Amino acid sequence: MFNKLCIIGVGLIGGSVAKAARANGLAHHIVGYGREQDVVNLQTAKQLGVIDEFYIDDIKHAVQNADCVLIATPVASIEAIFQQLKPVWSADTIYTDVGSTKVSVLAAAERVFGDIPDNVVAAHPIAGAEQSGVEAALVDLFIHKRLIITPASHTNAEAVQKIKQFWQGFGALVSVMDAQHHDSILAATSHLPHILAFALVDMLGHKDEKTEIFKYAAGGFRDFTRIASSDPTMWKDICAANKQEILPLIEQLRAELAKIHGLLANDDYQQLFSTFAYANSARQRFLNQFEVPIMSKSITFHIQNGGKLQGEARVPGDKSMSHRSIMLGSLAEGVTHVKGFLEAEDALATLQAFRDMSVEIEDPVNGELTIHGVGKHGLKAPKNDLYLGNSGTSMRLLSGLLAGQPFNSVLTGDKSLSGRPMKRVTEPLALMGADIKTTEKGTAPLYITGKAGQLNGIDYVMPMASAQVKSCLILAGMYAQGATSVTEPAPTRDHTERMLAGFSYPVKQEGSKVTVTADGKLTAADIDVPSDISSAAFFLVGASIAEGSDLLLKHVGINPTRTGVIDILRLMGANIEVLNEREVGGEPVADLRVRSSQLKGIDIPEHLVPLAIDEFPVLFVAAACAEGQTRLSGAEELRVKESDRIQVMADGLQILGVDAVPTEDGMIIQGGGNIGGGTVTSHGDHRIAMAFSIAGLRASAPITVLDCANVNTSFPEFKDLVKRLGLDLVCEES
Ligand code: SPQ
Repeated sequence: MFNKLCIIGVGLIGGSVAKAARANGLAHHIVGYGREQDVVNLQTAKQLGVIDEFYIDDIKHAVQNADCVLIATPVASIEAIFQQLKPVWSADTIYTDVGSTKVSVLAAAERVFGDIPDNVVAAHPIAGAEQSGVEAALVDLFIHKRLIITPASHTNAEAVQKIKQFWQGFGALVSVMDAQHHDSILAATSHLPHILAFALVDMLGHKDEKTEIFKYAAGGFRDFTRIASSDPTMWKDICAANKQEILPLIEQLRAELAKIHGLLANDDYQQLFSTFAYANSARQRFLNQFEVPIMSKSITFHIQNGGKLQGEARVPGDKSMSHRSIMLGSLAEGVTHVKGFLEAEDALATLQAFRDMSVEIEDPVNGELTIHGVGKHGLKAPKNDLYLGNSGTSMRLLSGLLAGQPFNSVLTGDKSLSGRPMKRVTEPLALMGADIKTTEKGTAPLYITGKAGQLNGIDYVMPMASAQVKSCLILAGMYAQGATSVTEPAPTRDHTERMLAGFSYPVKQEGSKVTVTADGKLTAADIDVPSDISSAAFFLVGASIAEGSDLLLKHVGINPTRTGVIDILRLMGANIEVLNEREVGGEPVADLRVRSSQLKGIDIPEHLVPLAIDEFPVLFVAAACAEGQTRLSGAEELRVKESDRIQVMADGLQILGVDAVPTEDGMIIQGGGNIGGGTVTSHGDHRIAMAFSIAGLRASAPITVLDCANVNTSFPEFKDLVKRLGLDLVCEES
């Protein structure tokens, strides 16, 4: 694959890369490079056949005509290596590295070159050993090990692809993410454990000099301290390079130790046991993932620019209603059949949580499932933590429901969900008497102590327009003494209220105030979930902006608390017809016909914001294609979704050459210009990934969207459907 591979620093990692590349036919000629002090190591590498030749202090000849230069030196030296490479830099060469911290490597490139060159592909194999030197190099060191690539926003997509294939060629499991995300993960799972091992051995080593305690240390001590045998210079450098991420973790660890100290000092063995038991199950979760043969996949969308959308489609079921169908169907008495259920990761996380609480749920197959309701008081304590993946709706609604149960529970989620604000639900729940612990930042995991019979109703005026907060409090109110009322500052989706009514549970609606009490029961009722207007939105925008488009979207939910996207697009001049309006299971439904038209920029009325809250990523794409300026304000909630949807969209649009300026609570987009091609990242946010894919319809060059696996949380069929309707999208899994 590479004719000439030059490895700078042929130690354990560099040597292992060389051996694996040779064994797998991925490099014809392998050259080593080092300084005077590396001569013995390089001679050994050549004698062992790890490299074909080497150069000492002659970087010009070492890298000449190399199609790939791999820097395998400690992170602290990478800036100096870039300095040496600068005079002999070639646009035809890919430069990559294996450094353990990535923000520092990219910053070093920026300092040396003024900007990160687009042929620098930063990477990090998560593999290693305590030994060093080329003699310790292993041909199979990277098999089934993670390799993380952290491209900058403008890194050449072809170069990223080549480095990906190179590592995959010898068995590594490649993921792509941004450098800061990489550094925060590694700080927690690698750097902090090393610091801990070094610190413990440092402390005990001094004791041992006086009292010989090591003589009696056994396997546990050996296992725990294994990583303190790692190279101290290398680890000093790694800690220095990633100190921004490491220091807050040390503070957290300090607090954890103080907690344990307090529990012991106060003879609180129950809590001590809980802490140890939680850690034990968390470690089991860590071990379990190794039993899964294929680790979670990294998905990239490659979109060929141009095309138009034509034909007829039914997008999958509404996500919000699918969650609620499982929740309320489980609490009902009797059997509930659901049609149109969204079989995507978020709604399936809710389904699994109820199975974990002993509700029998059959299937789903083709969107149909059967729930054997256990009644309002029939849920059973889950044996393990309830893992809710990426789903904010699952976590926030469940926190209200579980606050009043006769058992304790723990709610966890993925990285994105674990960063989202939960105080918006835990604070009003606390006013009701709930006991929910969060992290100091007010984020998950949520530790819920069930307070059956002890919650009290409240009259709560929500500070933000949020259907999740409203629904959470309604669910808690169903277990509270007295009435629970929630007043919203602006209308938000009302699926919980409608569905409760469908299950014959009394709900009182007076203007913007909704009230429930514990008096009532849910009676099973069949549910027909319509198509999700949030998923249809990608096609409403796509067909509007791509000339010659004509699309019919069937059976779409048009609940007035969700149709802001239609109103906004119509204000922009879109040609959308609402046909065949009808009511299905208490929810209004219609077919939507959309044809292309020239859009114009507008000031988006603030009252429409909560009614289109999830559609703004793709509405920003519409604004980029519209004539004139579009201005959004009053949408600060977008900053706390699966990603910061204001910043992430503005960054991506700017990469594509669009004049998009983020503001605190919205964005200003000058439309009408060209949407260019390029590589953007979705930051793991499904709606961002799909929005940038749709932008391809009007782009002047291909668009690559990184980190698209989470499209599976709401719309797994997106890539196939959009292809069938006319967008040339290739999905690459690795
Ligand atoms: O479930 P999650 O992750 O919060 O999903 C999102 C989405 O884009 O799919 C938000 F990021 O939708 C929310 C929506 O934004 C779903 C929802 C609901 O079902 O009640 C309500 C909205 O959130 P909020 O915070 O405004 O209440």
